[in-house]
Amino acid sequence: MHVGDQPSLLCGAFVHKETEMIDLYYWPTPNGHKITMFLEEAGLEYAIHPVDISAGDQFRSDFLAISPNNRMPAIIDTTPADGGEMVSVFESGAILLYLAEKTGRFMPSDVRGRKIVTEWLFWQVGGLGPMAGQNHHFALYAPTSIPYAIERYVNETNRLYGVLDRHLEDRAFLAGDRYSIADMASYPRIVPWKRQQQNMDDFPNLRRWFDMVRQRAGTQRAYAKGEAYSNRPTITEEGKAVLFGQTASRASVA
Ligand SMILES: N[C@@H](CCC(=O)N[C@@H](CS)C(=O)NCC(=O)O)C(=O)O
Repeated sequence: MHVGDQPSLLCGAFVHKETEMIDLYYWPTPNGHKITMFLEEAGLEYAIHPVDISAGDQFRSDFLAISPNNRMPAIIDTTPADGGEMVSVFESGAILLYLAEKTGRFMPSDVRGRKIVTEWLFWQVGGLGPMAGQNHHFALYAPTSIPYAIERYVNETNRLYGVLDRHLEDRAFLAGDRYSIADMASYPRIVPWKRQQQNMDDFPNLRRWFDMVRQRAGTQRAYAKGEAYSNRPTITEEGKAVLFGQTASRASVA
């Protein structure tokens, strides 16, 4: 793919807009769903700009300008709270924090409430997300089956499910009584629990929380949004060639 041959992914996002609007660079994966879950819950106006990661859109220079790690999601806020120039944000955890601060929603304002939300948000982006990601990689996508790697990540996923289950024993949501960005961060990684070789019967508190988050209207709308962009159940061989084996010198499109 040649970047210059393509219409810009940024689709006019750098033009100042009168109405409040978030431009979302998105593909319907767990990290993408986190952000549509927030946007749907908060009722913010947003426009989706698809970043087809199996086709290599994440390597396009206009996307890299806002997301230098060649990963989606990313956002552009064309009407930031300080009234200044538009703001771009990459990394799902940073985006959730940014949007929570912008709207004053899904993040408590007291010291202790903020502390617990940030603990579980960082726990997800540094633990559950990467470990469950490796679980999927070795169990579903690796060209050869490596039993040690599969066992390591299935076990680590299981340990993390146990941490969530214990934490949820005496609280409705991760930060207590109120739904927060910590819940939005973790939920999409639990959705494929069967593929992660986990048994929800072993985690009754996690199941209760999972069902509660799944039934929220915002969650339903967020996942419905994703359906328009991809109905591919698995990553194709072409997609694997784009996604796997990236190095510093080979993180680009052919
Ligand atoms: N730490 C990042 C991870 C984002 C991430 O891994 N995104 C994946 C899709 S879920 C991606 O863009 N992959 C493209 C690639 O591997 O080249 C975040 O939380 O935003």
